[in-house]
Amino acid sequence: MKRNNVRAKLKAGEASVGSWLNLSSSSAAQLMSKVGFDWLTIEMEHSPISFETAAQNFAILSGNGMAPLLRVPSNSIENIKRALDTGAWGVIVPMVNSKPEAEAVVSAARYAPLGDRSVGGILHAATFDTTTGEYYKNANDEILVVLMAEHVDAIKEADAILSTPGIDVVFIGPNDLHNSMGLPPAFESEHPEFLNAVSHILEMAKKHGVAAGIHVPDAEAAKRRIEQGFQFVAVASDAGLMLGKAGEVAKSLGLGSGQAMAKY
Ligand code: 3PY
Ligand code: MG
Repeated sequence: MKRNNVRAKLKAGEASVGSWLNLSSSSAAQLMSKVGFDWLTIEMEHSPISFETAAQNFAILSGNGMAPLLRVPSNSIENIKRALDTGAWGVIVPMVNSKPEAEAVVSAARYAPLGDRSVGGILHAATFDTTTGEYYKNANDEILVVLMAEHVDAIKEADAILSTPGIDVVFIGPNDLHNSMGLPPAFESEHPEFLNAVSHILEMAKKHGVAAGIHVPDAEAAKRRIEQGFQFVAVASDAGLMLGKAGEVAKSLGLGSGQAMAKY
């Protein structure tokens, strides 16, 4: 059975850097898997991507030695089960704002005795290049469980949320977090409430032995966040990187404002 290199890196205290796949495109998945990132997250929360497209992309990514992760549309048993049973090596769950919500994620993502994940499917074993028997034995040690902290309620409840056994990463969604503070969505700001929230998540992650993660727009920001102690860092997305470069080229030819349409 293949090992989940991302979970292994995080458990070893190392930083792991990936990006997001927002385009419903197997060609984009194929090409992005050659770039050298540690992992790629297929976006189902804010995109038209279906489970069928996601499953095809899990096979492409894992076949290219890349850990396939999925951001589910919402925290539900159905979403987490279908993501993992169709071959994702980990789930990123948005808007986890309380301990019961965190417990629900772990229950759906981990087999007994850690959780209550239902047994079934074959594509999960296929992306790990193994048999279903081996997969069931080892999945709890290989599947990456990422909870998002992207609301003021999650910051308030962080101590309780992160005390839940079975969580690997707490991942800050800075845009939603700013939004929940009544501020314009942004990757970064100097607003004290945002800065305090980021420090609090880093502190709580350390206290509970969970890796901290955050979404950033570019390589410079990724380096700064790693320096600050973040281990699971997402840099932009396929769409964001494509449009950023395209906008720059067009602008240099006097053809546009250079403003990328995608934030990430
Ligand atoms: C946010 O910034 O809200 C995100 O969800 C980033 O992934
Ligand atoms: Mg968000």
